[in-house]
Amino acid sequence: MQNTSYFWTVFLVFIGLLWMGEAQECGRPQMLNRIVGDSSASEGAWPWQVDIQNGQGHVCGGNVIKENWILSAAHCFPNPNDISSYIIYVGWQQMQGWNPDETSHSIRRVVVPLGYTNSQLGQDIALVELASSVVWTEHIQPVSLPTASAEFSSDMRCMITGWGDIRDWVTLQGVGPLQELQVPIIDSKTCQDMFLKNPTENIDIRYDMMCAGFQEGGKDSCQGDSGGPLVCQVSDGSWVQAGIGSFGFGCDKPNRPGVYAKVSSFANYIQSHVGVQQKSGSSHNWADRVMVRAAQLIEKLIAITITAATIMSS
Ligand code: 4AZ
Repeated sequence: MQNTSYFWTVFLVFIGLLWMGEAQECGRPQMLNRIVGDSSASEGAWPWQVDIQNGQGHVCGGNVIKENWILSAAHCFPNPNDISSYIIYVGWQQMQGWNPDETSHSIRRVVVPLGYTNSQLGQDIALVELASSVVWTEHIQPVSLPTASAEFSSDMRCMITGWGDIRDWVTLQGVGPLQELQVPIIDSKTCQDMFLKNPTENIDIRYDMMCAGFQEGGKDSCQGDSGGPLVCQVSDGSWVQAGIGSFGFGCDKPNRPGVYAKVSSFANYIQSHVGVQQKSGSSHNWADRVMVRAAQLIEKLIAITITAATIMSS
């Protein structure tokens, strides 16, 4: 009798660990003490965020997708073959001052779509291979990437993060804490209509772009935030990257939301170069929900079995 319960305990703990290992792989910050209503992110809240610099200082944001790969925007690398002056800082919370776990990495190569010319024409994505791998810590974790069919909608909780300007041409002051902002996704038709309100600044919202922000303006990403991630929380609580900061017409102006490269439209491109696990984006995905419920059930079963085994053996 006791032997049987030990067998089940070991078996369920094994299955549970396997399951949790899968679920914890990406998109889950380990430090969850976020300050509500503050625009400065708390320590370790966005452990995939990186800062891309060249000899002159800050260039763009980006984010970790694998131990030796960063995702950013093509426009951050006007000459993808001349990358010797670039340095990528990982594990950062503040731009100035000390960051625990901070490491810096030079770039081995930058992969940009062959057809890329200008961010306003789309394909604004860069896959950046690091010369040395990052080491996972509480402050350094990869984000989850979406599948090609993942959908992100205005009812999801989505955030942008970066060390860019806090208003048009006003740089971040002091120690430069990483900034975070919750932004709703704007569907492409509504976004296109907003840009059409001023035909001189009209752009074509292409299939590989998406918009996020506020029609009334006031809150937005800004110069220096581009290349950085737009992430949305899915039903299992993890964060999936929906967009890459691409461009805008100024910052926080009415009817001029930020435009982001749509990561799901590059799912196959990323997969073929980097090969990372991808997640469905929709919070209404039934398969996702079944997985979450099953994981919760297994966790409960493990707890019950361990308790029962302890009682029976004592
Ligand atoms: C930029 O230049 C930039 N308001 C980023 C975001 C936006 C505009 C410009 C969107 O990095």
